[in-house]
Amino acid sequence: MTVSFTSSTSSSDVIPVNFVSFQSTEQFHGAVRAQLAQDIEVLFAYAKLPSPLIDACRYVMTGQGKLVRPLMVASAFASINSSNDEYSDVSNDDVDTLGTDLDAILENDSDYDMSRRAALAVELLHTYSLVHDDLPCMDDDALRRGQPTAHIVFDEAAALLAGDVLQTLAFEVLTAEMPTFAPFDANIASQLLAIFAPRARRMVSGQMLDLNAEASASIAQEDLEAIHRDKTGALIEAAMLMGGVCAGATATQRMALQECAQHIGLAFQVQDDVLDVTMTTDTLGKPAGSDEKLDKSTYVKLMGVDDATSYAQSLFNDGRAAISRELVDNSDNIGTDNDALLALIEWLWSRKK
Ligand code: GRG
Repeated sequence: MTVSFTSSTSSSDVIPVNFVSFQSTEQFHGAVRAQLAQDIEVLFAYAKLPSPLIDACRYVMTGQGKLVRPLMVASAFASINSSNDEYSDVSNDDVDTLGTDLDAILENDSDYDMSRRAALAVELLHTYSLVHDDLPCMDDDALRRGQPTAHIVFDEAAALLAGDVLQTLAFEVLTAEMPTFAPFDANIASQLLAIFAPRARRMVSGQMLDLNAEASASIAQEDLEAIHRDKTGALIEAAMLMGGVCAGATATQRMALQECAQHIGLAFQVQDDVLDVTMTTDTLGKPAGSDEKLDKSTYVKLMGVDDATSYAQSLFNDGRAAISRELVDNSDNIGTDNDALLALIEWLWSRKK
């Protein structure tokens, strides 16, 4: 796999991923995770939150999350960038020979830095949803990402406020001037907000529909799907689209990303339902079997483990097809180098937690 992208040269604090070609999915994901870990600290230094709010925020943002959504942003960015960006194949050795084209490369850094903001935004919003979902008034869970939940370690007030402020920061980060980030690009930022805000709202609507469904004896597949399109799928859609927009995706490329995200968003939820009954608490890092305990409407309840597993697989295949299909748009073709996205789908399909 070859995935190339650039980072801001404005500060030594930024992970030096300039024009590196990653040799494996793990290496690429490792670089994205390392960048995100740094950016979380930059954001916390900027936000100057009082204790124990900052401690609760740091606790939940630095746990053992898989970082699926930031990886989606980065993978969509890398795929679209590699097919649209004439500099994407330039290696470190070539940089000196580019001379007057340096401005174009630096302009690119700003695109990459917008994708760093988008990656932060989706993880902040996702983590807020988990913190609130675990509260006693919702699922009342004591374990998340292999460690005690925020309201257990801190208290309910701190956990509630941590969720609140993570949500606020998810939006603020798209336009805040922060060290190590190139000044935000207002045009891209407004497009990101237009993608992000309605999908953040849909996530909460989906949670309400899900809670409503808990009380009902049975649920039709189309109703279950409508819940998860909002609760789980909307943020996944936002992540893929935001990564694409930062890399200058064309309208056709955005449509392909959206279609892919819709398939893999649903696949991810179906798979989550399967893992809940097939994996141990130790592996999951959260209580196994909790769906049944809470009498949740799940794909396993609806169709059984085997059919749910096959369904997840077929949805992942549909996601692959959406970005692999020949898509002609003024001779742009999303299939030019969709390796990062295909590798992401492969990685998601093989997940055990
Ligand atoms: C606004 C309170 C509130 C909730 C919104 C997203 C959500 C609704 C609640 C979170 C709980 C949940 C089971 C959501 C389904 C989506 C899902 C599979 C979440 C787990 O995501 P992973 O596996 O988690 O990416 P990690 O811990 O790896 O980040």
